[in-house]
Amino acid sequence: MGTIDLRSDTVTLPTPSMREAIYHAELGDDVFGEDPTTNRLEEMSAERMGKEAALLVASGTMGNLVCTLTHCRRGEEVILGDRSHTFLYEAGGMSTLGGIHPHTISNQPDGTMRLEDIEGAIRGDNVHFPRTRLICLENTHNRCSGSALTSEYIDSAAALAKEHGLSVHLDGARIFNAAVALGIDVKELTANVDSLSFCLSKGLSAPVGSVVCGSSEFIAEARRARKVLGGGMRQAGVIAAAGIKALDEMVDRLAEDHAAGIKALEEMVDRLAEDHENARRLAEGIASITGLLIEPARVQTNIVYFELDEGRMTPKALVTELNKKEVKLLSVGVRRLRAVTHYGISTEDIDLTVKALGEVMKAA
Ligand code: TLP
Repeated sequence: MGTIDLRSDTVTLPTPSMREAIYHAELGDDVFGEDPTTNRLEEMSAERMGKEAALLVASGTMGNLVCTLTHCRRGEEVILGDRSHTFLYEAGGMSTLGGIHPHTISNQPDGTMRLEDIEGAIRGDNVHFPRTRLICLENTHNRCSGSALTSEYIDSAAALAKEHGLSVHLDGARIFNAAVALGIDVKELTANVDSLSFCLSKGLSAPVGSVVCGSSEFIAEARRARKVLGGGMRQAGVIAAAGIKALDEMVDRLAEDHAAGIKALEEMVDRLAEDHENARRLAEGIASITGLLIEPARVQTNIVYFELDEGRMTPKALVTELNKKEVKLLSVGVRRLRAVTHYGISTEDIDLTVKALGEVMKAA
Protein backbone atom coordinates (compact mmCIF):
# COMPACT_ATOMS: atom_id res chain seq x y z
CA MET A 1 0.00 0.00 0.00
CA GLY A 2 1.34 3.49 -0.86
CA THR A 3 0.88 6.47 1.45
CA ILE A 4 -2.67 7.81 1.65
CA ASP A 5 -2.14 11.57 1.64
CA LEU A 6 -5.26 13.39 2.85
CA ARG A 7 -3.53 16.60 3.98
CA SER A 8 -4.96 18.60 1.07
CA ASP A 9 -6.27 18.40 -2.52
CA THR A 10 -3.22 20.55 -3.38
CA VAL A 11 -1.11 17.36 -3.35
CA THR A 12 -2.83 16.11 -6.53
CA LEU A 13 -0.47 15.37 -9.40
CA PRO A 14 -1.24 16.26 -13.02
CA THR A 15 -3.18 13.68 -15.03
CA PRO A 16 -1.43 11.95 -17.97
CA SER A 17 -3.35 14.14 -20.43
CA MET A 18 -2.08 17.26 -18.63
CA ARG A 19 1.53 16.07 -18.87
CA GLU A 20 0.97 15.46 -22.56
CA ALA A 21 -0.57 18.92 -23.03
CA ILE A 22 2.35 20.57 -21.20
CA TYR A 23 4.80 18.78 -23.50
CA HIS A 24 3.05 19.97 -26.67
CA ALA A 25 2.04 23.47 -25.48
CA GLU A 26 2.45 26.31 -27.98
CA LEU A 27 4.49 28.99 -26.18
CA GLY A 28 5.43 32.67 -26.34
CA ASP A 29 6.27 35.51 -23.96
CA ASP A 30 3.16 36.17 -21.88
CA VAL A 31 4.41 39.51 -20.54
CA PHE A 32 4.21 40.65 -24.19
CA GLY A 33 0.76 38.99 -24.36
CA GLU A 34 2.22 36.50 -26.84
CA ASP A 35 1.70 33.14 -25.17
CA PRO A 36 -1.15 31.55 -27.16
CA THR A 37 -1.80 28.83 -24.58
CA THR A 38 -2.10 31.30 -21.70
CA ASN A 39 -4.34 33.53 -23.82
CA ARG A 40 -6.57 30.55 -24.55
CA LEU A 41 -6.81 29.54 -20.89
CA GLU A 42 -7.72 33.13 -19.95
CA GLU A 43 -10.42 33.31 -22.63
CA MET A 44 -11.86 29.95 -21.58
CA SER A 45 -11.82 30.93 -17.92
CA ALA A 46 -13.59 34.24 -18.53
CA GLU A 47 -16.21 32.47 -20.63
CA ARG A 48 -16.74 29.74 -18.03
CA MET A 49 -17.18 32.28 -15.23
CA GLY A 50 -19.36 34.65 -17.28
CA LYS A 51 -16.87 37.52 -17.05
CA GLU A 52 -15.28 39.72 -19.74
CA ALA A 53 -11.65 38.84 -19.05
CA ALA A 54 -9.27 36.69 -17.00
CA LEU A 55 -5.67 36.58 -15.83
CA LEU A 56 -3.46 33.59 -14.99
CA VAL A 57 -1.64 33.94 -11.67
CA ALA A 58 0.81 31.73 -9.82
CA SER A 59 -1.41 30.73 -6.87
CA GLY A 60 -4.69 31.25 -5.07
CA THR A 61 -2.92 33.54 -2.62
CA MET A 62 -1.60 35.70 -5.45
CA GLY A 63 -5.07 35.74 -7.06
CA ASN A 64 -6.74 37.07 -3.91
CA LEU A 65 -3.97 39.62 -3.32
CA VAL A 66 -3.96 40.87 -6.92
CA CYS A 67 -7.73 41.40 -6.67
CA THR A 68 -7.58 43.13 -3.29
CA LEU A 69 -4.79 45.46 -4.51
CA THR A 70 -6.83 46.23 -7.62
CA HIS A 71 -10.05 47.01 -5.72
CA CYS A 72 -8.53 48.99 -2.82
CA ARG A 73 -6.10 51.82 -2.21
CA ARG A 74 -3.94 52.30 0.93
CA GLY A 75 -5.99 53.03 4.03
CA GLU A 76 -9.12 51.43 2.65
CA GLU A 77 -10.87 48.53 4.29
CA VAL A 78 -12.00 45.04 3.36
CA ILE A 79 -14.81 43.21 5.19
CA LEU A 80 -14.10 39.49 5.39
CA GLY A 81 -14.82 36.44 7.54
CA ASP A 82 -12.76 35.69 10.64
CA ARG A 83 -12.29 32.14 9.36
CA SER A 84 -11.56 33.11 5.74
CA HIS A 85 -8.45 31.80 4.06
CA THR A 86 -7.43 35.33 3.09
CA PHE A 87 -7.49 36.47 6.71
CA LEU A 88 -5.95 33.35 8.25
CA TYR A 89 -3.52 31.92 5.75
CA GLU A 90 -2.28 34.50 3.26
CA ALA A 91 0.45 36.03 5.42
CA GLY A 92 -1.48 39.28 5.85
CA GLY A 93 -0.59 40.26 2.27
CA MET A 94 -3.21 42.97 1.96
CA SER A 95 -1.80 44.94 4.90
CA THR A 96 1.86 44.00 4.40
CA LEU A 97 1.95 45.00 0.76
CA GLY A 98 -1.12 47.13 0.18
CA GLY A 99 -1.68 49.12 3.39
CA ILE A 100 -5.22 47.73 3.27
CA HIS A 101 -7.11 47.18 6.52
CA PRO A 102 -8.88 43.83 7.11
CA HIS A 103 -12.14 44.16 9.06
CA THR A 104 -13.21 40.69 10.18
CA ILE A 105 -16.69 39.62 11.16
CA SER A 106 -17.84 36.18 12.30
CA ASN A 107 -18.17 33.39 9.83
CA GLN A 108 -21.22 31.26 10.58
CA PRO A 109 -20.65 27.46 10.59
CA ASP A 110 -21.93 27.32 6.98
CA GLY A 111 -19.27 29.77 5.77
CA THR A 112 -21.62 32.75 5.39
CA MET A 113 -21.37 36.06 7.23
CA ARG A 114 -24.73 37.40 8.46
CA LEU A 115 -25.92 40.18 6.18
CA GLU A 116 -26.74 42.34 9.20
CA ASP A 117 -23.17 41.82 10.46
CA ILE A 118 -21.80 42.89 7.08
CA GLU A 119 -24.07 45.93 7.02
CA GLY A 120 -23.06 46.81 10.59
CA ALA A 121 -19.37 46.65 9.60
CA ILE A 122 -19.69 49.11 6.70
CA ARG A 123 -18.15 52.41 7.80
CA GLY A 124 -19.93 55.74 7.68
CA ASP A 125 -18.34 58.87 6.26
CA ASN A 126 -16.20 60.00 9.20
CA VAL A 127 -12.54 61.07 9.33
CA HIS A 128 -11.91 58.58 12.13
CA PHE A 129 -12.68 55.58 9.96
CA PRO A 130 -10.93 53.83 7.12
CA ARG A 131 -13.11 53.78 4.01
CA THR A 132 -14.87 50.47 3.37
CA ARG A 133 -14.22 49.40 -0.22
CA LEU A 134 -14.65 45.64 -0.59
CA ILE A 135 -16.45 42.56 0.75
CA CYS A 136 -14.72 39.17 0.36
CA LEU A 137 -16.61 35.87 0.25
CA GLU A 138 -15.15 32.34 0.06
CA ASN A 139 -16.74 29.38 -1.79
CA THR A 140 -16.41 26.55 -0.89
CA HIS A 141 -15.48 27.74 2.58
CA ASN A 142 -12.35 25.91 3.63
CA ARG A 143 -12.38 26.40 7.43
CA CYS A 144 -16.17 26.07 7.59
CA SER A 145 -16.25 22.37 6.67
CA GLY A 146 -15.80 22.98 2.95
CA SER A 147 -19.40 24.21 2.83
CA ALA A 148 -20.89 25.60 -0.38
CA LEU A 149 -22.35 29.12 -0.37
CA THR A 150 -25.57 29.25 -2.41
CA SER A 151 -26.12 31.64 -5.31
CA GLU A 152 -29.03 33.18 -3.34
CA TYR A 153 -26.67 34.07 -0.49
CA ILE A 154 -23.99 35.46 -2.81
CA ASP A 155 -26.57 37.52 -4.70
CA SER A 156 -27.97 39.04 -1.49
CA ALA A 157 -24.46 39.91 -0.25
CA ALA A 158 -23.72 41.45 -3.66
CA ALA A 159 -26.98 43.45 -3.59
CA LEU A 160 -26.06 44.78 -0.14
CA ALA A 161 -22.59 45.72 -1.42
CA LYS A 162 -24.09 47.53 -4.39
CA GLU A 163 -26.49 49.46 -2.19
CA HIS A 164 -23.45 50.82 -0.33
CA GLY A 165 -21.26 51.38 -3.40
CA LEU A 166 -18.90 48.50 -2.49
CA SER A 167 -17.36 45.75 -4.63
CA VAL A 168 -17.40 42.01 -3.98
CA HIS A 169 -14.48 39.61 -4.44
CA LEU A 170 -15.02 35.87 -4.30
CA ASP A 171 -12.22 33.53 -3.23
CA GLY A 172 -13.42 30.68 -5.42
CA ALA A 173 -10.39 28.46 -4.88
CA ARG A 174 -12.83 25.51 -4.96
CA ILE A 175 -15.72 27.14 -6.81
CA PHE A 176 -16.27 24.06 -9.02
CA ASN A 177 -16.69 21.92 -5.89
CA ALA A 178 -19.42 24.34 -4.81
CA ALA A 179 -21.13 24.14 -8.22
CA VAL A 180 -21.00 20.33 -8.14
CA ALA A 181 -22.33 20.15 -4.57
CA LEU A 182 -25.20 22.50 -5.43
CA GLY A 183 -25.85 20.92 -8.83
CA ILE A 184 -25.74 24.25 -10.68
CA ASP A 185 -23.67 25.97 -13.37
CA VAL A 186 -20.70 27.78 -11.85
CA LYS A 187 -21.86 31.02 -13.56
CA GLU A 188 -24.79 31.18 -11.15
CA LEU A 189 -22.28 31.55 -8.33
CA THR A 190 -20.22 34.24 -10.03
CA ALA A 191 -22.88 36.35 -11.80
CA ASN A 192 -23.01 39.17 -9.24
CA VAL A 193 -19.45 39.34 -7.91
CA ASP A 194 -17.02 41.92 -9.33
CA SER A 195 -13.99 39.65 -9.23
CA LEU A 196 -13.14 36.09 -8.37
CA SER A 197 -10.16 33.80 -8.32
CA PHE A 198 -10.29 30.03 -8.75
CA CYS A 199 -7.57 27.41 -8.42
CA LEU A 200 -6.44 24.99 -11.10
CA SER A 201 -4.13 23.19 -8.70
CA LYS A 202 -6.56 21.74 -6.14
CA GLY A 203 -9.38 19.32 -7.03
CA LEU A 204 -8.83 20.07 -10.73
CA SER A 205 -5.38 18.46 -10.39
CA ALA A 206 -3.32 20.88 -12.50
CA PRO A 207 0.21 21.31 -11.10
CA VAL A 208 0.29 25.12 -10.72
CA GLY A 209 -1.90 28.16 -11.12
CA SER A 210 -5.06 30.07 -10.39
CA VAL A 211 -7.13 32.38 -12.56
CA VAL A 212 -8.60 35.79 -11.71
CA CYS A 213 -11.75 36.88 -13.57
CA GLY A 214 -13.60 40.18 -13.85
CA SER A 215 -14.41 43.05 -16.24
CA SER A 216 -11.87 43.94 -18.95
CA GLU A 217 -11.07 47.17 -17.13
CA PHE A 218 -10.53 45.32 -13.83
CA ILE A 219 -8.28 42.70 -15.42
CA ALA A 220 -6.16 45.36 -17.14
CA GLU A 221 -5.47 46.88 -13.69
CA ALA A 222 -5.02 43.43 -12.11
CA ARG A 223 -2.34 42.69 -14.73
CA ARG A 224 -0.40 45.66 -13.38
CA ALA A 225 -0.83 44.46 -9.77
CA ARG A 226 0.39 41.00 -10.79
CA LYS A 227 3.51 42.60 -12.33
CA VAL A 228 4.18 44.52 -9.12
CA LEU A 229 4.15 41.22 -7.24
CA GLY A 230 6.64 39.69 -9.67
CA GLY A 231 3.95 37.49 -11.14
CA GLY A 232 4.44 38.39 -14.81
CA MET A 233 5.52 35.00 -16.17
CA ARG A 234 7.15 34.41 -19.52
CA GLN A 235 6.38 31.06 -21.24
CA ALA A 236 3.44 30.62 -18.88
CA GLY A 237 1.83 28.27 -21.39
CA VAL A 238 3.52 25.33 -19.67
CA ILE A 239 1.24 26.11 -16.72
CA ALA A 240 -1.77 27.14 -18.79
CA ALA A 241 -1.70 23.95 -20.89
CA ALA A 242 -2.53 21.81 -17.87
CA GLY A 243 -5.13 24.35 -16.80
CA ILE A 244 -6.83 24.12 -20.19
CA LYS A 245 -7.04 20.34 -19.81
CA ALA A 246 -8.62 20.76 -16.38
CA LEU A 247 -11.17 23.21 -17.75
CA ASP A 248 -11.76 21.34 -21.01
CA GLU A 249 -12.74 18.27 -19.14
CA MET A 250 -14.81 20.45 -16.85
CA VAL A 251 -16.52 22.34 -19.66
CA ASP A 252 -17.51 19.20 -21.49
CA ARG A 253 -18.80 17.65 -18.35
CA LEU A 254 -20.80 20.67 -17.32
CA ALA A 255 -22.15 21.01 -20.82
CA GLU A 256 -23.43 17.48 -20.59
CA ASP A 257 -24.78 18.04 -17.09
CA HIS A 258 -26.76 20.93 -18.53
CA ALA A 259 -27.96 18.89 -21.48
CA ALA A 260 -25.97 20.85 -24.04
CA GLY A 261 -24.75 17.39 -25.06
CA ILE A 262 -21.37 18.32 -26.55
CA LYS A 263 -19.38 15.26 -25.53
CA ALA A 264 -19.33 12.23 -23.29
CA LEU A 265 -18.97 12.79 -19.59
CA GLU A 266 -15.28 13.24 -18.82
CA GLU A 267 -13.03 13.02 -15.84
CA MET A 268 -13.05 16.13 -13.72
CA VAL A 269 -16.50 17.02 -12.44
CA ASP A 270 -17.34 13.37 -11.89
CA ARG A 271 -14.10 13.15 -10.07
CA LEU A 272 -15.10 15.95 -7.76
CA ALA A 273 -18.42 14.23 -7.01
CA GLU A 274 -16.43 11.09 -6.21
CA ASP A 275 -14.26 13.13 -3.79
CA HIS A 276 -17.43 14.34 -2.07
CA GLU A 277 -18.72 10.75 -1.71
CA ASN A 278 -15.39 9.66 -0.24
CA ALA A 279 -15.39 12.59 2.19
CA ARG A 280 -18.84 11.61 3.45
CA ARG A 281 -17.73 7.99 3.79
CA LEU A 282 -14.70 9.13 5.79
CA ALA A 283 -16.86 11.37 8.00
CA GLU A 284 -19.20 8.50 8.78
CA GLY A 285 -16.25 6.22 9.54
CA ILE A 286 -14.76 8.83 11.88
CA ALA A 287 -18.14 9.24 13.63
CA SER A 288 -18.05 5.55 14.54
CA ILE A 289 -14.66 5.80 16.34
CA THR A 290 -14.64 6.39 20.09
CA GLY A 291 -12.68 9.52 20.99
CA LEU A 292 -13.23 11.31 17.68
CA LEU A 293 -15.89 13.98 17.24
CA ILE A 294 -17.52 14.97 13.96
CA GLU A 295 -20.88 16.03 12.53
CA PRO A 296 -20.97 14.06 9.25
CA ALA A 297 -23.95 16.13 8.02
CA ARG A 298 -21.66 19.19 7.80
CA VAL A 299 -19.53 17.51 5.15
CA GLN A 300 -20.89 18.73 1.80
CA THR A 301 -17.77 18.67 -0.36
CA ASN A 302 -14.23 17.27 -0.13
CA ILE A 303 -13.05 18.72 3.19
CA VAL A 304 -13.48 16.82 6.47
CA TYR A 305 -12.72 18.48 9.82
CA PHE A 306 -12.96 16.50 13.05
CA GLU A 307 -11.84 16.84 16.65
CA LEU A 308 -10.27 14.72 19.33
CA ASP A 309 -12.33 14.31 22.46
CA GLU A 310 -11.01 16.27 25.44
CA GLY A 311 -8.25 14.53 27.40
CA ARG A 312 -7.25 12.37 24.44
CA MET A 313 -3.93 12.50 22.59
CA THR A 314 -2.94 15.71 20.76
CA PRO A 315 -3.66 16.06 17.02
CA LYS A 316 0.11 16.13 16.39
CA ALA A 317 0.57 12.79 18.19
CA LEU A 318 -2.33 11.33 16.20
CA VAL A 319 -0.72 12.54 12.95
CA THR A 320 2.60 10.95 13.98
CA GLU A 321 0.96 7.62 14.78
CA LEU A 322 -0.98 7.69 11.50
CA ASN A 323 2.18 8.47 9.55
CA LYS A 324 3.59 5.17 10.82
CA LYS A 325 0.62 3.50 9.14
CA GLU A 326 1.24 5.49 5.94
CA VAL A 327 -1.76 7.78 6.32
CA LYS A 328 -1.23 11.56 6.27
CA LEU A 329 -3.66 14.08 7.79
CA LEU A 330 -3.22 17.73 8.79
CA SER A 331 -3.29 18.91 12.40
CA VAL A 332 -5.01 22.32 12.38
CA GLY A 333 -5.69 23.29 15.99
CA VAL A 334 -5.54 22.32 19.64
CA ARG A 335 -7.91 19.41 19.03
CA ARG A 336 -8.75 19.75 15.36
CA LEU A 337 -7.61 17.76 12.31
CA ARG A 338 -8.38 17.96 8.60
CA ALA A 339 -8.58 15.42 5.79
CA VAL A 340 -9.18 16.40 2.16
CA THR A 341 -10.23 13.87 -0.48
CA HIS A 342 -8.93 14.29 -4.03
CA TYR A 343 -7.79 12.72 -7.31
CA GLY A 344 -5.87 9.52 -6.56
CA ILE A 345 -7.73 8.73 -3.31
CA SER A 346 -9.98 5.69 -3.67
CA THR A 347 -12.83 4.35 -1.57
CA GLU A 348 -10.45 1.63 -0.44
CA ASP A 349 -8.01 4.31 0.79
CA ILE A 350 -10.84 5.82 2.83
CA ASP A 351 -11.65 2.48 4.42
CA LEU A 352 -7.95 1.92 5.22
CA THR A 353 -7.78 5.41 6.75
CA VAL A 354 -10.80 4.73 8.97
CA LYS A 355 -9.24 1.41 9.99
CA ALA A 356 -5.90 3.08 10.83
CA LEU A 357 -7.66 5.83 12.81
CA GLY A 358 -9.63 3.19 14.74
CA GLU A 359 -6.44 1.27 15.59
CA VAL A 360 -4.55 4.38 16.73
CA MET A 361 -7.45 5.56 18.89
CA LYS A 362 -7.88 2.14 20.45
CA ALA A 363 -4.21 2.03 21.41
CA ALA A 364 -4.29 5.61 22.78
N1 TLP B 1 -5.51 26.37 0.96
C1 TLP B 1 -4.55 25.38 1.39
C2 TLP B 1 -3.82 25.85 2.65
O1 TLP B 1 -3.29 27.11 2.48
C3 TLP B 1 -4.67 25.83 3.88
C4 TLP B 1 -5.25 24.06 1.64
O2 TLP B 1 -4.54 23.06 1.75
O3 TLP B 1 -6.49 24.04 1.71
N2 TLP B 1 -8.27 30.14 -0.87
C5 TLP B 1 -8.66 29.00 -0.26
C6 TLP B 1 -10.07 28.85 0.16
C7 TLP B 1 -7.72 27.97 -0.04
O4 TLP B 1 -8.10 26.88 0.59
C8 TLP B 1 -6.38 28.15 -0.47
C9 TLP B 1 -5.33 27.09 -0.22
C10 TLP B 1 -6.04 29.36 -1.10
C11 TLP B 1 -7.02 30.33 -1.30
C12 TLP B 1 -4.63 29.65 -1.56
O5 TLP B 1 -4.22 28.88 -2.62
P1 TLP B 1 -2.66 28.67 -2.93
O6 TLP B 1 -2.20 27.58 -2.03
O7 TLP B 1 -2.66 28.29 -4.37
O8 TLP B 1 -1.97 29.96 -2.68
